[in-house]
Amino acid sequence: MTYKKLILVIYAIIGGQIGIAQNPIVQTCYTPDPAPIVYDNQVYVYTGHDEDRATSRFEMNDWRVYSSTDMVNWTDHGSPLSYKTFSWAKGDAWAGHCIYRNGKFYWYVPLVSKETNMHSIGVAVSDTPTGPFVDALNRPLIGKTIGEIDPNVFIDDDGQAYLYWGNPDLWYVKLNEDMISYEGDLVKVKLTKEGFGADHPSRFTSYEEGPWMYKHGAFYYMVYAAGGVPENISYSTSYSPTGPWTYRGIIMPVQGNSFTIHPGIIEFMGNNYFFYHNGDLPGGGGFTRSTCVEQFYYNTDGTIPTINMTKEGVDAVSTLNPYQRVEAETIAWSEGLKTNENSQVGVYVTDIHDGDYIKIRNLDFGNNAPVIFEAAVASNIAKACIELRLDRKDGLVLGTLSLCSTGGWNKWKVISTKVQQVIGRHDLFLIFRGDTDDALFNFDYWKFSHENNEKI
Ligand code: FUB
Repeated sequence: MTYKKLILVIYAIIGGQIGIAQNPIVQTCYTPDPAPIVYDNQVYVYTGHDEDRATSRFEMNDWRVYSSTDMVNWTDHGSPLSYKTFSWAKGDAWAGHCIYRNGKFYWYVPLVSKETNMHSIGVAVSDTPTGPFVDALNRPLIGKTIGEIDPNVFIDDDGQAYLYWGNPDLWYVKLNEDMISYEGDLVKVKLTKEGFGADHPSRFTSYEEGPWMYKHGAFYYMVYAAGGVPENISYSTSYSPTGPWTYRGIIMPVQGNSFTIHPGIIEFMGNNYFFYHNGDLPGGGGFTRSTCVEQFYYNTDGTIPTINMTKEGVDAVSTLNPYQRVEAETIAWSEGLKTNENSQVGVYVTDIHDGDYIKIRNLDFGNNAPVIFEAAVASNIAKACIELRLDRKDGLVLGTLSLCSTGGWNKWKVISTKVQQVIGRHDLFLIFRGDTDDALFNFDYWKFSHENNEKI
């Protein structure tokens, strides 16, 4: 074996083992109230969006979507739904839930109605998980009760869909097959101490808000924010989607620098994942919250163990192919960046300054090393570069892509550079450099290839 080959093999062995997962899963903006679903072998997380400037009240105008095939690299799909999508609403884009049925995606969201000045529940519909979404009714779906927030939908094995919501009460109604109308009465769940605990400073039971209903094994699980402010996440179980409920205790105790918390649970590739939000991102707090995820295992009796927040998050469940176009906004961890979207390229990474970086985890270069790295960028400044580093921020430099003005912030060009040989599994750090304090460039996508296709 040649010396060069030996170095490649050593990197392939140790490099793939290095890589710490990170919470919160999105660092480019604040993403409260996660609602995860599994669709087409991917996880989609529908989140709220706390404005960066919010300090003393919720400032929430739109919702966002992120997806992942591996649970560690999350692709930003931008904001396909805003309170402005609903002509009858005037704001408060609070916690929603999107669900797939019969070829369409239905996104249930709470909004303040212009007419009543109260929270009501609307429903938007799309043909794809990432939109565009339109108001399905041009009026609220539910607008008759007090505290109509945090809608959550569950479809039972027999096809019956239920919509749950509410703070301070827990309500449900049976949705029709069309998912945008309902039959029967709106039902207020009787909150008993046996069903929902009694650990709340000012309410009769622990229940507060944010219901998340699902089925696993023999049980129906109702998971919710509880215990007053600051909130924990508690749960109850039943043998039916409408109760009676048995209180099972606290899943996630109070922690994480936020007075609210919001649950979402899915099973993906045989693993169980618990989503929530906290205020742990820099600048984070009670009104600037971010989505996190932990893996968990059910106890043998079906109960859920205590789950604590971690900075490490979860492990990758698959590798990422660096030889396919990878959106620049597919990120495991980043510092200093924002994303934006336009009609020309969709979502892209922006607000890139000297020293900012993107980490992408668990790339599989295979046994045939790449020759070229290419990136689609747009810039107005004279000189900048992207350093490609393996496994660590100060890791081996695979290559350096130098770029200069492309003629404008929306004049996109694909540029490329030769790279050092690398094989096996690695994390990749894209480190942005420039000798100015100004923004350097916008970044749409990148990929490695085995061929030199003359773009250097
Ligand atoms: O995000 C606004 C509100 O805070 C949500 O509707 C609640 O669930 C809590 O997270």
